[in-house]
Amino acid sequence: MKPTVFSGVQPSGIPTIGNYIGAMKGFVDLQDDYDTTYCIVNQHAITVYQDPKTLSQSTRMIAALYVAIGLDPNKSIIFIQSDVPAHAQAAWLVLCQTGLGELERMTQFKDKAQKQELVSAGLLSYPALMVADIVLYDAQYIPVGEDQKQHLELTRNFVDRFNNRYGKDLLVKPEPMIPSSGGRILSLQDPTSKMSKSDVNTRGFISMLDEPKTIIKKIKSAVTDSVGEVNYDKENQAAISNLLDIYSALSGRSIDDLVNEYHSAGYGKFKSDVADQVVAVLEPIQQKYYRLIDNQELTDILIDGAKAANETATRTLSRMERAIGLTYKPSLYV
Ligand code: AQP
Repeated sequence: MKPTVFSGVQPSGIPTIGNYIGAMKGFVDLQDDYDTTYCIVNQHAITVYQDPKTLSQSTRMIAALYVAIGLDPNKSIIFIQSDVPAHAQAAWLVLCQTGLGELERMTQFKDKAQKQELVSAGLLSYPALMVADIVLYDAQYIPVGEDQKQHLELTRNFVDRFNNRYGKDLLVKPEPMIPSSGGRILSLQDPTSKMSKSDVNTRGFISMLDEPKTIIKKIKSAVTDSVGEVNYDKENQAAISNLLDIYSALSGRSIDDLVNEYHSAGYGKFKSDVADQVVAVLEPIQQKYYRLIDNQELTDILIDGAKAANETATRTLSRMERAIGLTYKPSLYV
């Protein structure tokens, strides 16, 4: 049996090259040697307000992007979270075994709460839903960006607690898979914060569907520094190091190799080549995306994915419910 992998992306906007480099690119690399399940986590997205029509469109867009980057429905299960009710059901079981303090300590909660007028209980509880997503598929490995490390730690603690309380080896304890470089791509306008698809400053991110001329413009206007030399120095040259991370992840060339070539080339030439590399990777993905987005083939993939995911998830949910005692003997009622 192949080792199991699970991951997802929130339809809280169009994925950025941060989402792609940190997580999605890795999804594709794993599908031959692992038993892979990839979800569009739309129930996570509603922890902050989403315009209903946009949310529904973004959900389908992410599904199309999954296939466009190379996920093969014959190798990977691709589905939408709200099509599998076991996720929300299992999240309740997780919440009842998770400390309020644990959730309040989550950095992402604190960051996102600051930006909201209404801080929903869902925003606080979101990691419990993520725990549920993972344990339902007995996932051993979770390809994610660095920002999800803390949520993965919460998942591992939950599994220990659940297995200690209810029975050894009931749930599988997952390991994060974080890329060695590119696990945290930074905003092009503010290299102290990560690139995010919901950033109000659209110049801070490159969306996977940005047109080539927009990509070139955004990279040309990315903030840099006054050093004037291309070095990989995250502390003193965070913006340039970020562009190096992007270039390296998308070209497969090492950081050292790139620094050697561009050290004294000037920021203009360096940025122009980074932009060409981003365009070269995104253009073929975009072509495939536009062929798929309105196609019945995509709907069929999601229907088949939901069926397969429901089978596995419902089985694990029953295992959890039985362990907890959420079962009854019909004889007690007669
Ligand atoms: N900047 C990033 N660099 C590397 N990886 C990243 N990821 C997110 N941002 C970066 C990884 O992408 C996957 C999907 O993320 P998500 O959609 O589940 O939510 P997120 O982490 O909250 O991503 P965003 O883009 O910042 O969304 P919003 O703006 O809605 O909050 C995850 O594996 C994540 O680590």
